[in-house]
Amino acid sequence: MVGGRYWEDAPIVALQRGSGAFPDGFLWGTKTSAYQIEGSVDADGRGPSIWDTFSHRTGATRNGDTGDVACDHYRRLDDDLDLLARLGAGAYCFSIAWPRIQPTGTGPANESGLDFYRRLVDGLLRRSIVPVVTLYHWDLPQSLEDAGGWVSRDTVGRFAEYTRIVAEALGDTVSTWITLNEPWCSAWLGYATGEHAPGIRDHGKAAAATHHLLLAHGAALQVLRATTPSAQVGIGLNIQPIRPASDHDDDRAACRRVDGNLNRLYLDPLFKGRYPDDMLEHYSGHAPGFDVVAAGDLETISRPIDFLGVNFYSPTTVCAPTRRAEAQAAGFWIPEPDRRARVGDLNAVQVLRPEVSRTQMGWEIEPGALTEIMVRVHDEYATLPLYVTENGAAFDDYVGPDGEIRDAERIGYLDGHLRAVLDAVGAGVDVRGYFVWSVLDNFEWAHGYSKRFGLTWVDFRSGERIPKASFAWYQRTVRDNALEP
Ligand code: GCO
Repeated sequence: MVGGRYWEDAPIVALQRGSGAFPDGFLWGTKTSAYQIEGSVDADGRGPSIWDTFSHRTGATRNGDTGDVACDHYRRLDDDLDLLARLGAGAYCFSIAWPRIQPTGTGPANESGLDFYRRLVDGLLRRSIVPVVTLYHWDLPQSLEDAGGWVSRDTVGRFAEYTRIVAEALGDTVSTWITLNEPWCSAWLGYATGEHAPGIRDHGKAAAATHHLLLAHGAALQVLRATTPSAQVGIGLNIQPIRPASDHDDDRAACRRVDGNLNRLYLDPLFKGRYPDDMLEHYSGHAPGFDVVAAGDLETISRPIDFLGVNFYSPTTVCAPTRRAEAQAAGFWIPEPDRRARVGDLNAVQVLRPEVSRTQMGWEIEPGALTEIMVRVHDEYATLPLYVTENGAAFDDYVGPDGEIRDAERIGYLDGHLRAVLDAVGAGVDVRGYFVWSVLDNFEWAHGYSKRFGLTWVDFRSGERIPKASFAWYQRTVRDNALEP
């Protein structure tokens, strides 16, 4: 085919989709984050992060689990690199632990911390795997939290400084960067519901944290543009369709509030250079809230990025609190207590559809919702390239007597969502790649080690890795650049 991409041609798209084939050059990957896998929290000068402090607090995590050891990836780096090579996916996204680079979040670089990531990047490149670096996946140096954390504007400057150190060290070997992973989680789970580190419950602080995180993204983008001009830079957002339980005005209003908090509060400033009016109003009574926004900030936040990372797991349906009975009468289940903490102060209640299967996290499985959210970004915000930077599922995996882990549900989940990606491509969305969360079972934040998302089983006691059936399935998928019929 001459000119353009072959999948732009409608009849061929239909054929290609039918065959489950992906566009040429589609980037296949897996993703992890530092605190969830590395362990060795005191090694080589690493300072404490908010997750060290939080996970050691009584009752903060399931079973009192912490990331002290996690997958012991810091010490098993070479074996894990070999595992990635065996998987055959062309890319690997990992995050850098800020407290390894600047143990107190400020000051000169800790060279032995940087060395670990230099070894990681070199090891990937030697195995022909493209490194994709997340600068921030939630492990803020504790000293910065003590000085106000993301509620303080000073943290923005610190993040820019940290970005410069990392970019100068890795800029000639890394060409794809994600500034922040899921700033919604950092802000709202960290500062509003307290379910994540630093465990604060204050909506005004969460709103201020939202702004400072986005500003830190903008500041880091500027640093990367200056330090490593040819780099591709994006941000990873956990966006998803939010739906009302009925057409009733109150349910629709609840839906709009949740959509505002989860989706528009991030997409609007990034792509339209402004916060949504309804959200500014919603948080106007909460200090400091969005009063922290200063002149010029939104220009910094909305500077063009090269791609958007979409982290997707599930859609959410909500009703108004006054309409619980009607929702139940219509056949919805209402999880008690409300499972998605996000609906907390938004005057909305999450409801579940009993006929829809759920993962072990209780998240509804609906692959079409991934297509829907990507098409929405394309139609309402920007036509820039998208990567699915996280998608995957926790299920009740176990090692059978023969040593095999037959995680057919995970294969079904991934297959369904990859077909949803093809549907988005068919609808004209420029989807460039897909990253499975995750290559290893790991520390699932407040859920500790109770939720396994990996293509590889990790025996957390011995550190042994056992590839699951989904590992072999993903191997074949990336090798063929196509799904099995
Ligand atoms: C997130 C994070 C990951 C999680 C994964 C499964 O989305 O919460 O980016 O760190 O482990 O999403 O919940």
